[in-house]
Amino acid sequence: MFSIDDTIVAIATPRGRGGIGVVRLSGPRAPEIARLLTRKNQPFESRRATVAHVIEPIGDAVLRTVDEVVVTWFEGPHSYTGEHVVEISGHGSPVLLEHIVSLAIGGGARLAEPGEFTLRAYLNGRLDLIQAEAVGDLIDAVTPAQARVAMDQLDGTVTAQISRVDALLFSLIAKCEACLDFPEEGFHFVEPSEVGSSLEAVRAALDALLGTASRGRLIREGRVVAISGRPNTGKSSLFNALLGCGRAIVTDVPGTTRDLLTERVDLLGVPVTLIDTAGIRASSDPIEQEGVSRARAARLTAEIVLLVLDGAQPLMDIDRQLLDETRGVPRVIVVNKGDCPAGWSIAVEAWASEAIVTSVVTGYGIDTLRSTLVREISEREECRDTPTLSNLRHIGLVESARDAVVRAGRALAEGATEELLLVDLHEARAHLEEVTGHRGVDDVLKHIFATFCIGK
Ligand SMILES: Nc1nc2c(ncn2[C@@H]2O[C@H](COP(=O)(O)OP(=O)(O)OP(=O)(O)O)[C@@H](O)[C@H]2O)c(=O)[nH]1
Ligand SMILES: [Mg+2]
Repeated sequence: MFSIDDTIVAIATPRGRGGIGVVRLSGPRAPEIARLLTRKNQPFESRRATVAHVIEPIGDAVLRTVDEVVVTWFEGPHSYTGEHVVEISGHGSPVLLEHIVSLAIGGGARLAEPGEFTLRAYLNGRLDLIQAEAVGDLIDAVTPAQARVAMDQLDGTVTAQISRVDALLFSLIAKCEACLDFPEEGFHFVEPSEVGSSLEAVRAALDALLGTASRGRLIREGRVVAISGRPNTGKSSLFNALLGCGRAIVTDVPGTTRDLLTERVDLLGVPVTLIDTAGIRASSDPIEQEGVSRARAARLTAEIVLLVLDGAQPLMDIDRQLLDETRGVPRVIVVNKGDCPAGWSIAVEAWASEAIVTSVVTGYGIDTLRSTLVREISEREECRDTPTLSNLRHIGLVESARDAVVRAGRALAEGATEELLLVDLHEARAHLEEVTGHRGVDDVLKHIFATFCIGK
């Protein structure tokens, strides 16, 4: 299903202009195509940067220079993909780079699919599936913690821990199989107590892996926070303050924000998707009505609601209604405009202890708001160690492996035969091998690599 015998090409650097842009070729014909593009008679020297010109014919015996480039050839298998790889660094203009790609295609290369370079690295055994997914996470990281977790996974921490558990399972399976092969020996090859303690060790190792998984997911995926409240309370002002830039329009006209505005921010290491929404009120304006219904929908899908009240104006029915509606869901209440004379008394309100007073004008309370949001987001998540697992696919499979091991333990306690135990043990191993990709399922691979961008 995945072909790896042709040569692929793509722009490996982000779209847009820059000092340098890189076109990457991978496959058996990569060096030959690079020589064709640069009209070089000599082979490139492996792992050495060579200045060259990409040249194209524009008529009979007339050649034109397309770009001055630096060519680096990585002779397979000592390359990212494990195949011959050529990187052509040209000037970072999308027009030039696309031109170089089209010349490479004319020379016999095929445009790479999203993630195909990393897919080839996996298929050629340069990376396992966990590491290949970590490449995607590393590229997508928006917080230092995300980058750290992804780099650890690329370094092989998860792979090493899974391999250790797999080795324990393997030796247990071998012993149980031996008992089956020589039935007259009974439990001669392994005593039930030894099977029991091995199963216990495997379960403990899987528990250790899963112990930091929810924090790992938090770091990888972050949380969605919707800013809600009636018009003019300062929602967009707070959105901008948390973002550190003037992303949203702020005016003193109630009903300024209509559409949802979504931005990713790093809140003390936690990636948060902040959504600014329209102020909630009854309106006859169809545009505002649509904004309000989107605001309500965003609040329902968000994991946390940041409810903004105006400290300078008396509380209104709509504020009380929003306070009621958000009771029982994770929320942070903000009483904004703390720099103005108070329009009402917070102290008498039942939820006063929950509220944070802020002022976007003076910056008062914004740091407290940040730390309160992070606390609300990461509640019950212990923060000490760098988590090992973070990817939902890995977590689900490790949980299934653990379930199978627990089932085996239960079966053993009930005096089950090795044959029955082996069913669960094989299942546990199969789940672990699916994590590392040693047991690959084509459509899983397709799904994983489709989330990459082209050139990775
Ligand atoms: N004094 C004072 N004014 C503020 C503060 N925060 C916001 N404002 C002002 O309040 C007005 C409304 O602010 P926005 O941020 O647009 O309010 P909003 O809740 O997004 O309003 P809508 O989009 O209409 O729902 C603007 O004039 C802001 O400058 C604050 O902390 N103190
Ligand atoms: Mg607004």
